[in-house]
Amino acid sequence: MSAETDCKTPLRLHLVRVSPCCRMIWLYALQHKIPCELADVNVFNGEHREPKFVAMNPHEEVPILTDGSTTVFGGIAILRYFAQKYTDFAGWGKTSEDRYRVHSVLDWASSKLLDVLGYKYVYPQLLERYHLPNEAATEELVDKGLSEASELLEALENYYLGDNPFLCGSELTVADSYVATILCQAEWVDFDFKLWPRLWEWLTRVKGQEHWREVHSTHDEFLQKLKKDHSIESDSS
Ligand SMILES: N[C@@H](CCC(=O)N[C@@H](CS)C(=O)NCC(=O)O)C(=O)O
Repeated sequence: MSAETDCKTPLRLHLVRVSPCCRMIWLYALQHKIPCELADVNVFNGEHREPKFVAMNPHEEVPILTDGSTTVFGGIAILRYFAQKYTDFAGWGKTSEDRYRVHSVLDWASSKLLDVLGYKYVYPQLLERYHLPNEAATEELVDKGLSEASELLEALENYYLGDNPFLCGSELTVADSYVATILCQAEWVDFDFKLWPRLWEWLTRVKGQEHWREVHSTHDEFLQKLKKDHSIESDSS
């Protein structure tokens, strides 16, 4: 059964499919049958800076959701909106204690984990727009990113996954999906998660959930392209 929407205009999710903040809410919409049209935004050519997007989000970022006359921007804000309006917080933990922990992990993931793993470690290695003014500074940023990311992975391995199969207890929640989809960004730089065995097994479990592959197909295509480019480079050197 689909979640019922109270408006004739369908929900519209403006997104970038290679972005974890966008994938996480698209995954949730699919899993909970929230009828939502997808509208791809090309942030790489600056489409998100056009007036119609700035009118919806002055911070010039996606994801943005429109639901009738309501506009919500930001991954966690949209996830909470879906949960409050359409799913009665399904997938957010069974007890209130679980739910508080889910909120904490989501906030940590969107601020700290994405910043360290994405913006300090992975993106400066691959995308020119995240380079610092000179190569040495960029390398220093990436080294710092790696060392900080390793500490965060240690916390996931030992604190969260020490006694539990999932980050917030015995059941899979939206916190697992968000953290896992952020960690997937490190696949682009061939990061070895097997150094953290509980984390590696947990990641495999989380990736086994319904609709995961569909939501990650553009990510996987980009990964294949990077691998192909890398093997061409290695062959020619
Ligand atoms: N805190 C925001 C971050 C969203 C975000 O980083 N969006 C990226 C998508 S890749 C973006 O729109 N970037 C535009 C830019 O960097 O100019 C959230 O959680 O939604």
